[in-house]
Amino acid sequence: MSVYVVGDIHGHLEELTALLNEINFDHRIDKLVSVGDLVNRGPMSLETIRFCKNLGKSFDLVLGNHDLHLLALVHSAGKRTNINSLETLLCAPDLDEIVGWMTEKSLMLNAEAYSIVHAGIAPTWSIEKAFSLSLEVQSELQSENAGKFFKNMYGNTPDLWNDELEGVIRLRVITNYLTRMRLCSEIGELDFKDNNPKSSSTKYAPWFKHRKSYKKEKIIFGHWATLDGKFCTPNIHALDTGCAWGRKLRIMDIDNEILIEYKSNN
Ligand SMILES: [Mn+2]
Repeated sequence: MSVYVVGDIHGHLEELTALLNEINFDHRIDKLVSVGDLVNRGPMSLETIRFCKNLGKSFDLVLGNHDLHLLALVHSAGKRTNINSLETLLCAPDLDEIVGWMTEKSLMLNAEAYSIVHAGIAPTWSIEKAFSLSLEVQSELQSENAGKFFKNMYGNTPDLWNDELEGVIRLRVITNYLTRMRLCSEIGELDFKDNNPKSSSTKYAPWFKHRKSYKKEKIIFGHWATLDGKFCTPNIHALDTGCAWGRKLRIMDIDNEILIEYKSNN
């Protein structure tokens, strides 16, 4: 049995199935975990979700910002711009079933010694705290307040975590850290303007650079295509290698940290 974690698929089902063939993935014994952003941008969002959903218990997912955007659209929240690749999904006869399946998913999960999250973990949060905060959002998503959550999910402010935050604002900030963060300051102020991992800013740096004191933790994340899987520390693994932008789809076998990548010839 092997456990594989795959980077941002973004509706690129052909690349996913080619990669799974290459590693001889067997859904009866192996497990596949996605770092999120299954949908949007690529050509086959609906088919990608159906494929992953059909893997049953051998598949798991942490929700990414694009997955949350899809759920928001279903709840009539969020802007309907640049969603061409989601139109087929939104009209699918099995949409309710898909939404039910997706709503059951987490924003953070553990697989063996690894913590898996879409974007990252705030510098001031331990793994345990991040996990506990992720459950606050998850339980809201699964409650009758989900519509209210999605209507208030969008926005870049406040840009800094504070334990005193409450209600929809608290949930927005947690969601921003776990599913949208790239650069932040040492104390966790989020910078949504820059996505350059080699930024010359004296204030902001990639979030994982601020976690050097957490020596024993192992984190796997996606979301940041311009990182291209580089610049991380030995215990922190970036899996988004830009499949959505015509580059590669990356999978990591977490038993031995071997990386396997697939690039379509298209
Ligand atoms: Mn993302």
